[in-house]
Amino acid sequence: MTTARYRTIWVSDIHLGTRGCQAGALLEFLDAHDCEYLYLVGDIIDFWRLKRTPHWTQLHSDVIRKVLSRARGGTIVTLIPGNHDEYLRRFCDLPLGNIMVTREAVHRTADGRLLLVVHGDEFDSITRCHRWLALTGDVGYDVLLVLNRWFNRARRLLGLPYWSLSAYVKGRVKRAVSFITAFESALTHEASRRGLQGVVCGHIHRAEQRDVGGILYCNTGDWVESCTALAERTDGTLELLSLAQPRTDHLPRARRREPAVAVLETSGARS
Ligand SMILES: [Mn+2]
Repeated sequence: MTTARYRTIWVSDIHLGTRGCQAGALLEFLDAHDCEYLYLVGDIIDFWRLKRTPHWTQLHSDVIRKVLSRARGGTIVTLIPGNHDEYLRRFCDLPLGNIMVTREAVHRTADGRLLLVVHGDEFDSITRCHRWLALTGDVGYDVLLVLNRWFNRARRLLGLPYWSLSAYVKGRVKRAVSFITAFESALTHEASRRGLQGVVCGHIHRAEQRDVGGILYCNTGDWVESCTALAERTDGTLELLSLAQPRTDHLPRARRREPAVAVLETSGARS
């Protein structure tokens, strides 16, 4: 397998410890992509779910092992805890081996742009004001993921490609309340207030790279449904990477196809 070299890779919302986590797909992605800087932008381990209905397979352990071995091999790893792994926030600003745990970071791209890197839940009016609502939504989302799995099994039998029902419903519901727009503008406003050129976040499980009021807004997506990551090339160009077809962990390794990595969007260096 050829390995693509990038300067930086950002991944978020892996949700290790849950049934929905696409740990196998992430391992294949990490094997195929090398980088100097690796940012884990929150919700890496889902402690909320681990307390109630833990689901932890060898692949979940392998993801942690892979990150640790990357750090040992010289990759500069930064872990920014999210709301599902807020437990790790108590370790912020402690250098743990080769891994820096921090509430937020500022990344300087190769072409000199400064990007605020945060998970994003602190800018989400739903999780900030109504934690109970976020937790309830979390259970509903579980049900949706099970439905999604059955739905796609049926589609596979009919020879139809994978289609994310849960991403569709989530997209519809959240769009309806202008949730995403409010989230994007809160984050870009914060980057602008600090004199930075952009922001990289996760949290809402929706990969995006676009200009919002003159500030670059990047969302890394997630490793539950979309299997996406943000990457910086050596010249500072940013692009969203996606596994063309998300796979599920219940399939034996041999049956899984090679990941077809597609570049979703590219943003050139801004002067
Ligand atoms: Mn989150």
